Amino acid sequence: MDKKWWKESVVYQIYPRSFKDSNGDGIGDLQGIISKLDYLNHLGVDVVWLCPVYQSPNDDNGYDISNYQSIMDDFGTLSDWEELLAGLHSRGMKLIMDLVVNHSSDEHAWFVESRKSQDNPYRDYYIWRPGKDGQPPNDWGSFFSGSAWEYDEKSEEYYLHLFSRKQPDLNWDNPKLRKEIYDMMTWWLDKGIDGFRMDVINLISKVPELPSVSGESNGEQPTYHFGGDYFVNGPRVHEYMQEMNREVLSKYDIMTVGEAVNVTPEEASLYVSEDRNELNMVFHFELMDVDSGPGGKWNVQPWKLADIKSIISKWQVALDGKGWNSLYMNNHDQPRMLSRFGDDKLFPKESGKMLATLLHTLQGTPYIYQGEEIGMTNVQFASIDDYKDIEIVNMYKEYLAAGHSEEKIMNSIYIKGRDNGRTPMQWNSEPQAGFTTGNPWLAVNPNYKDINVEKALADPDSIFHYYKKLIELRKQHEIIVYGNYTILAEENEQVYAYLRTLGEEQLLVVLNFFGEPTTFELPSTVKFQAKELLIANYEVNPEEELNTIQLRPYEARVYKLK
Ligand code: TEU
Ligand code: CA
Repeated sequence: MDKKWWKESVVYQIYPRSFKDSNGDGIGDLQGIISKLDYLNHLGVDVVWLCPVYQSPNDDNGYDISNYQSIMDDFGTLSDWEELLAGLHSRGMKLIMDLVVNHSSDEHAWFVESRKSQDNPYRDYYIWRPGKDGQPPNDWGSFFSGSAWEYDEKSEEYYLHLFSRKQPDLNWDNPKLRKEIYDMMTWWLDKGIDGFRMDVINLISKVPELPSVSGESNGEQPTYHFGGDYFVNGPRVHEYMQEMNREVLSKYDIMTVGEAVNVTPEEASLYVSEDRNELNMVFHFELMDVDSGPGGKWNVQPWKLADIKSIISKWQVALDGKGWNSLYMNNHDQPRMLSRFGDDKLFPKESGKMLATLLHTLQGTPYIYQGEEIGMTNVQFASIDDYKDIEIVNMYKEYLAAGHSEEKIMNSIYIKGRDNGRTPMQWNSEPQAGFTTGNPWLAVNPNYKDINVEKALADPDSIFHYYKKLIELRKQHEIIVYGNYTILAEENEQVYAYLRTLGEEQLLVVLNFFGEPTTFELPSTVKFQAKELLIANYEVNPEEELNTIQLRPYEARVYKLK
């Protein structure tokens, strides 16, 4: 397999609104990030993925962009951004920017023009259709509740918005629009950035007829359906990705990762197979859906280790030698992984380190989401008014109107809501966790006195120092990056164990996924003469025999075998 810098890298994701406020207005900003570059460098990460910092009315915290080539006033100026890029590069780190081009803001100049009249030259930059009998053109629902269509009184048609009504979908079938996007990407790349994370990039091509999911509407009460069959990996998406690669990406030494909703490994390999010249990696959602029941993410169900194992194994095997995996268990759209897959009450340190061990010893590029490295957790605010996320706010109204109890709704927000991952970064035990001297835009998690960067740095046994060590190991042992993957004892209900193999070397990873101790019998198929303990989250005698391993709660060990 080809060696590439982005395969050997660890990425750190920054959600700028919540990272560090430099001027006391309660909103994180670019100067705040600049003030923490030494912290990131100390952690040892190679690449920063910066969530959107472009001009935006903030209906969806910057994922609704009104100008792709200027910086949001709340965050600073283009010269602050240039200082950030230079600060990263001078420390040997790289920067990838978020590219949000499935939709723009309704306040983008293109849309302002587009909605003026049906014959405006920008009309075809977006997806407009006449209604049907006073109803929207089809029955698709938006990801953020309600119809995916909004009626425009003035120009007398509906426009499509898969996300909020302030995020109209761009019409990728229009070559003029595509050219504008490629020019904009080139403008950023020429400023020296090192790649893009592409927001919902597998939704950009829609089946032109835009068919309804259910066929007929059913009377007064409109019901909306997920129209994914008509826009997930749509008919021309690979044509557009290859065009983008040819026109833009191939001209630079960069990394690309596309967010890809609802993809299987087979579909993903069409985006990431090295011989297809599209993207380097995708973020798939299969692992993020392991605790969702029928009806989607708010119908929370307990996850099963068997599902986690089979999903990870499937992706590890399917992309091996062809494409490349991205490795993540949380981001700005997901609850905190420590609360979701570990035990943030009884075993925060042990389980936080165990999950980190998993993410950093699989084949692929690991992504750390800000605060993960200090074990930040989910939050429970008492009132819906404390929540800011548009997805949460809209869902709350919709579910209440549909007769769900408030208690049940709040409970699902506590488990799955996106604001869990968006509370301000906890820097120290001063008021507002040292995030701001003012009022934070979203409340700080009340546990900041226990969980914060200052404490983590002072404790040699902290989750932070464990991440630092995992990142160092990746630089020292090629097998961690390039070795291929074989699951061990697949049927074991408590332990997740696997082998990575590269030439004569093997890496053995053994993870107790639960809070009860257990015994793990190493399968006799694993043969070796010598062993070296690389990392563990408990004291371990390095000479200990491996035939039968006694594992303590959430114990994780990594051995190199020869
Ligand atoms: O997210 C796309 C997406 O489909 C989901 O993860 C979404 O956030 C939600 O959880 C569905 O239940 C991307 C961005 O990461 C997200 O922040 C944006 O809100 C969204 O696209 C629109 O740009
Ligand atoms: Ca600020």
